[in-house]
Amino acid sequence: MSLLIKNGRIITAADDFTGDLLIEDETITAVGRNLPAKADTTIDAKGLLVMPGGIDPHVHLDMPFMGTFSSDTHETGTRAALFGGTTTVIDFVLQKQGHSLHEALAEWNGRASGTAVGDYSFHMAVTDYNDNTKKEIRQMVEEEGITSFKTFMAYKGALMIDDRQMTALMQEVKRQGGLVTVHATNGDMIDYLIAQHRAEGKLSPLYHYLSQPEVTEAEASGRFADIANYTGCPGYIVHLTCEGALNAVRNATRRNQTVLVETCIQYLLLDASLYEKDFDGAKWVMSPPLRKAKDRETLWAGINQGLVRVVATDHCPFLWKQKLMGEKDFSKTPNGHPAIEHRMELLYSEGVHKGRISLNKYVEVASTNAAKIFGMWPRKGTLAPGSDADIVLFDPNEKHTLSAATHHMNVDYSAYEGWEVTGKVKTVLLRGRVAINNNTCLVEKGYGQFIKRNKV
Ligand code: DUC
Ligand code: ZN
Ligand code: ZN
Ligand code: ZN
Repeated sequence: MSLLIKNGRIITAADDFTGDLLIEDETITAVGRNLPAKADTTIDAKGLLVMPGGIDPHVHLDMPFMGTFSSDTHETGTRAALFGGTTTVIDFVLQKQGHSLHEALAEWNGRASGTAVGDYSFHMAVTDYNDNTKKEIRQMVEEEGITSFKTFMAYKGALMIDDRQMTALMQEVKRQGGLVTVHATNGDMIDYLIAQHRAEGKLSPLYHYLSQPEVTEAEASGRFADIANYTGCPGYIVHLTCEGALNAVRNATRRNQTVLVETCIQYLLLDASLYEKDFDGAKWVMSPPLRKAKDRETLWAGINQGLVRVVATDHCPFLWKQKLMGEKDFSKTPNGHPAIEHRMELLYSEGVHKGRISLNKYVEVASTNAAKIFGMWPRKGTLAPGSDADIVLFDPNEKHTLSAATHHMNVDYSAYEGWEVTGKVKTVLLRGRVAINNNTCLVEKGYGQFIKRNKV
């Protein structure tokens, strides 16, 4: 089967020209101006942007967390992602403390394989580093194609590792050619502040925010950068939200260290004033919490400075009845918010359309950099001969309104209800097949493939 996309404005992290793109089976075979090719099917992309499929390297699908499960499965979550132009996601496997990495992987494979609609990969969250885990790191990299290892500096007793384990893990991951990623907040400080607020009867969502002040993130980000620098292991900070944390990364550049940084769409667009709406604020109870308006500006600038390399979502949706678990106590509210479907359109609308970032930068932070950092490039993240035909056709002018009534995520509210966006995903190809067209999904449950990743 061959498919020709003609006369689109082809945008990658580096290119911007009007041209054509030829696809044979699952792969792009030619890109250029006025390709002489004939194909079984032709799509006229005049007036549309033609971009690599989005990559969201931070999602939590069907994840056991805080006594419940995030409400999108690998099926519903990857389908919603496709509707929004994201063709590949990286989900998190969580090791249970006292158990092995392989057991956790088997559990996640059981939920994801044969059910995902879009392509997916896994990060392995190491929550208990010991001699057995050490052996398994090598097996994950060499046999499973899992080359990134997530750590938590918070959530003590469930997910957190201490600095002793962090140092040992980083030494081993460096040896095996992988990357360590981190939820960088100071868990002990946060646990203390949560207990203090609860003891004072301060139980609304606002106190979730006030229990995780900026310093808790700035301190942990700097500590992580220091351990990464000492061990020489590549380090990546997930969901960085604030000026203090970005300054810790900027300080690391002064000794010529690279600390890779991801932010999430919500930290670019929303701020902590949403926590003043009583229990409605639970929609945005996530960790780290939303920050101040000045932090949003820091993050946009950080993208243009090249310090913030990836815009992800930390998609971790919960139904309203799950959020109600925290109605009387913010510390029992499941942490997370839904965004997997809206990242690409919101980032285009608020970033490119409003003149904050260029189109090339948009593709870079929404797709290309994640592919490069996590060992999927150039198979994913670009439009080049040999790459997977993961392609978004995007109308840069069409306006629409986001709402729970029309979204495809399995969650009964929208964190962006009523948001007007300029720019709409029209057609999405995943490995050469038209996956989305005219607001309809044309690929079935199980079409999504597990993507093994290379060493970094
Ligand atoms: N933060 C969230 O908001 N949800 C899932 C995990 C996390 O760290
Ligand atoms: Zn076990
Ligand atoms: Zn996190
Ligand atoms: Zn997360």
